Amino acid sequence: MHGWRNGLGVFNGLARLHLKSQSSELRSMQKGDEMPVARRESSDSRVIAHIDMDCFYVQVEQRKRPELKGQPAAVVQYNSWKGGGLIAVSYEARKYGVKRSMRGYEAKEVCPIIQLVQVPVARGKADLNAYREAGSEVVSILARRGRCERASIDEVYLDLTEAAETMLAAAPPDSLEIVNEEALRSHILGLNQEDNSDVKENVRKWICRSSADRRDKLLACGVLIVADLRMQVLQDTQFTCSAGIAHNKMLAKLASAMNKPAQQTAVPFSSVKGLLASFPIKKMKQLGGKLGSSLQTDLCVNTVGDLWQFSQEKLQEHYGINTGTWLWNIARGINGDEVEGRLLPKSHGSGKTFPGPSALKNLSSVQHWLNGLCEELSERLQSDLEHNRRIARTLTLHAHAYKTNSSDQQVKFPSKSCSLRYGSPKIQEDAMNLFQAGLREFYGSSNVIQHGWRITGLSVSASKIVAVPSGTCPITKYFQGQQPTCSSSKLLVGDCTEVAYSSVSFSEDEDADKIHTTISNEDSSIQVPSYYQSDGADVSKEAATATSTSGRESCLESNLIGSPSTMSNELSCEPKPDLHTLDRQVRKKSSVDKGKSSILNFFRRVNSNSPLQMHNPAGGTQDHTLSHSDGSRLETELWHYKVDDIDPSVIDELPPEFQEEIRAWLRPHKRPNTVKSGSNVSIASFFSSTSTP
Ligand code: TTP
Repeated sequence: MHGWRNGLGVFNGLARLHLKSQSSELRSMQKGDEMPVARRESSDSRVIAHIDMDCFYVQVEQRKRPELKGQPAAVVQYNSWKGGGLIAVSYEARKYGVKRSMRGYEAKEVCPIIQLVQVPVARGKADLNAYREAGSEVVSILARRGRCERASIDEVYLDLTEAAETMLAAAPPDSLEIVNEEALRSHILGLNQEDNSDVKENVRKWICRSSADRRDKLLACGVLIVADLRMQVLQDTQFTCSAGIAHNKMLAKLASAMNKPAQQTAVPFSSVKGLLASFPIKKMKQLGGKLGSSLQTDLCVNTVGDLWQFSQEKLQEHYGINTGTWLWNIARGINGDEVEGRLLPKSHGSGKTFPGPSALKNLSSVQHWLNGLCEELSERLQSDLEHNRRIARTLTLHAHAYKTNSSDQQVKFPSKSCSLRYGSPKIQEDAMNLFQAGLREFYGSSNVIQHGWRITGLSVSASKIVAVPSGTCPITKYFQGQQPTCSSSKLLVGDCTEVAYSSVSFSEDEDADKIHTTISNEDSSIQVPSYYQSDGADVSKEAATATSTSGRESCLESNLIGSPSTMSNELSCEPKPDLHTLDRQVRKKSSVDKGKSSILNFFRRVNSNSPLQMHNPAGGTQDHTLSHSDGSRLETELWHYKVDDIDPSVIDELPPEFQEEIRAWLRPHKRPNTVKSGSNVSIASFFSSTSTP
């Protein structure tokens, strides 16, 4: 199917923008923008799944307090103003019209019986560790069947190609006598599931078609595998999830949001055009910013279908060869992004907002909060080092404050970074220095005092995380070095793969503290608020969510590339990865029930009062703990943010005023009303009866 059809053949993920012609559209976006580029499809019959947990934080709280199961419930921020901002809403509450954008009081108005659970709090801010750990449990189960990329705190991509090929060779779907109940509940795009026909029987026939081409047969295997995995997740963790199964990441992600909660949707190649035709162009990943706007205004393209009419040459003429090719591919559902074998986060961070009157107005209050944020960051770094033998090399401070300059333009607080020194006191000291450097630049050194200032958001993040090579000094020595002595300057030298743990200097080395001025690029088409301006790293698109505080995810990053079977602990002297321990724990809990079970059956047994209902979310939160992206170059003068550099998990954890802006361009929104009428049945009916959905 997809294949590489442009004949140019030389592009890959690292390709930079090559200009065929300098169209005005291109010129206007070029300055500092990172434009999407086409990547070669490795195969036209990959099987990729995107797994997305349902109302995740609510499910985590429901597991803690089973009396909340099946009830309208929401998780609210610790800030109790007007009942706190909702950050996760159960599907039962969504039936009443409760939305994530509401505050607790509003939610109570539309749903008086709603149960509001406060997010755990530590150091005066939200503590997301419980959610990270819960996410890790899920990942450890999913990673059993294929290469696994943790895309956010509750999302995972899986490359199931190998597993599907193995299944097709050993037990092809057309030879199955019994098809997994949960698989029969799948939505197969393009299959008639809207009339009164026996939907499950249609799905069964589709899965078992002996006349299907190899691509569809592999997809059918993917459907079976994902159904099985989702059952395992439910049995072992009590969490439901939804999934999309397709031939690439982009389509899988679109599909997973189509039928929620606790359902899965497959996209046969023949249905791709239909799926994309009416999809709003601005909601496509990487098209939420200037590029999407240019398509709308310059080419009158509002849906992906509209893009179809343009030839590849025409698009290249407007946007350059790479981006033009990328656009042409996207319109046809072609996307070569690989699932990256990564279970660990690419960065760690901690942040907090100070809305309205709580804005910080003096250095001592900034120092107070920075100390807390740095302490948390330091703990997570230590945990990452201890459990995963990884070190971070760059510390970045982001603050949020606006002023208007003489030309009436809003000026944002510049993000600043320096090399990271381990140990809470050092991080605190460096972060404060970074803040002051940012403040001086923000106001101009002479005017800081006379202007006064208001900081409404602060965060610190640690990025450029690298694995400590094997055969270097013991971890304990590193911890000794965490007293404010461990200079990170040595770590900054050279390519990350060359950083030897033994080269870490444990003496005070003030060179490490040089502050690199890093000003956000205001012209970026991507429009990332400076709050997020981090390193100009060359990183993959979906960085894993921060999890390692718990120490539960502990395989070395370098060991995570490839399928779980390759995740052996190559470093024999290392602590045994906790992931495996966790996996064992999870397996122990697991009951048999494979094959014929469905999630419906599970709920009948375990949780008969769980009448979930399908709906779609809205967004908004306050408190945040960041997970940023890692990269290769350190001392960049200007930071250009690429869409692919953003760790999606960061968004969930950042101030609400930024979230919508970023989501708009970072990831496709979930589609409202995409549930087909044939599937327009709540999960309640799955749980309460055996009737065909
Ligand atoms: P989502 O996957 O966006 O939403 P969800 O899992 O709550 O619900 P759905 O079933 O519609 O997917 O987010 C995952 C978790 O991240 C969510 O449970 C809470 C947290 N989060 C925030 O804290 N703030 C936010 O703005 C968003 C969108 C999510």
